[in-house]
Amino acid sequence: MQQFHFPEGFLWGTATASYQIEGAAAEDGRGQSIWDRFSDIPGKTWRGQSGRVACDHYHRVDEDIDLMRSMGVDTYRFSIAWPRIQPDGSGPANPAGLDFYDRLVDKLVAAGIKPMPTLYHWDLPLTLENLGGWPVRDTAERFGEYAAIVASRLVDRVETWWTLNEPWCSAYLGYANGHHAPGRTEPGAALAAVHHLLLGHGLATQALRAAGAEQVSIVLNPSHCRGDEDAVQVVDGVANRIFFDPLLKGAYPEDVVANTRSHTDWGFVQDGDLETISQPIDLLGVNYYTPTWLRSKAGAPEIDVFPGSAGIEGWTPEELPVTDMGWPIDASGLFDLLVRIHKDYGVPVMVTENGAAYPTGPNEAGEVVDTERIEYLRSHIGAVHDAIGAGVDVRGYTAWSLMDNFEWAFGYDKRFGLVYVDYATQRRIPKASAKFYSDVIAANGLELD
Ligand code: IFM
Repeated sequence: MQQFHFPEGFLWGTATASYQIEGAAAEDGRGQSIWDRFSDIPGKTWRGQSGRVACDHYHRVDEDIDLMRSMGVDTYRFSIAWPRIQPDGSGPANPAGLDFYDRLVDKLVAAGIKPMPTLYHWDLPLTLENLGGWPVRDTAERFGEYAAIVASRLVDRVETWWTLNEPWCSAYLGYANGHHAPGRTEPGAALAAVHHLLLGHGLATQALRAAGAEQVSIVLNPSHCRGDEDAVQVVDGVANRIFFDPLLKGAYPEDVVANTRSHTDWGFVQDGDLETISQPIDLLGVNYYTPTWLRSKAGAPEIDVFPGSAGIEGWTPEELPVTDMGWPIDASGLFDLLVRIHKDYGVPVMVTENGAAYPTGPNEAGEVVDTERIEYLRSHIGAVHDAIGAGVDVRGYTAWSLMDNFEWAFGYDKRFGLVYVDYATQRRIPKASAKFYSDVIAANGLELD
């Protein structure tokens, strides 16, 4: 048995997102989001499910904070629903929406839990999508204004802010393959969305800094690519470097611009945008679940979610175990990814999401013994420790997710929580993994064979 200890001050947390847990979709003046509409389109989500009720967190904040307090977490990464703050995505704030997050932040602080809000975790106000969505520049401008509103209310109690969560998903799942809201399948629009999401991040960063925010960052979900070198170069470009490079080097990679010319002339990039996008950030949020395996294959069509990837196919090694999402489990991918980011970009990081879906429910004794999730967490937390040992500046780890919730197109069929949610009664049951995680937090480390 080896004892692994993490550096003093390392932050342990859990993460959630507004549309996945809050419910109360029509309460207190909340406007509609793209996910409300998308979920209503037959066939888009599992059994037509939506986040309208979700975990009813909107009415159960106290109980959910108690769960975190009993786990001993240092921090909680939650997201703010833009349509609660500005029901149509612009104009004056809805006071009831701001009040909800104001109370949440107060309660977290009182519980000794550091609040880390994400400004955008995919619930774009529907009105803005009707005006063109992320493929149009105005959405970025509106996002900057929204950031200023939220910051002015919460900045006195919030130290660390995340602008966007996984813009890869917003752009490519939302506008390239349409698996997520708003469900469009226009690769050129997806690339414009990438740019306007990044511009929105830059404008929000300016607004947050102007309000006095201490730490500003963005959360990415890089696809750690393995396989044929040429295939990896192309997909790493359109999936990862297209975000890393403008944010951290102030330019889009030339090979990505060249590879995607059949979809767009990149005319949406205006003078000054890259300066706005590349303002310094304090750390980078990294979400990791599984690597991506690729190989070159003559004549293969583009992978629907990666514009510019013709001649490449994805595959999955058969020997690896998979989670309930069908995602292969490979903790070494997290180590490799963190080391790569450190070497290529030299920015401090926080693992802002990591976890696994398993269907485990209560046994006869009413306990949820999710041994597989514990093993997943153990190996990935070990990989984070190894990365720190290899010189990577990792500031914290937030497990996905505090509780089972609305897993987007998969509805409530996939359970990522440390806490089980019985959706019929809204009863919460901490799983064995919650106990495991709280032991890790208490020891600031873990034991590995
Ligand atoms: O549930 C999602 C989350 O909203 C964003 N990152 C990945 C998670 C699991 O799919």
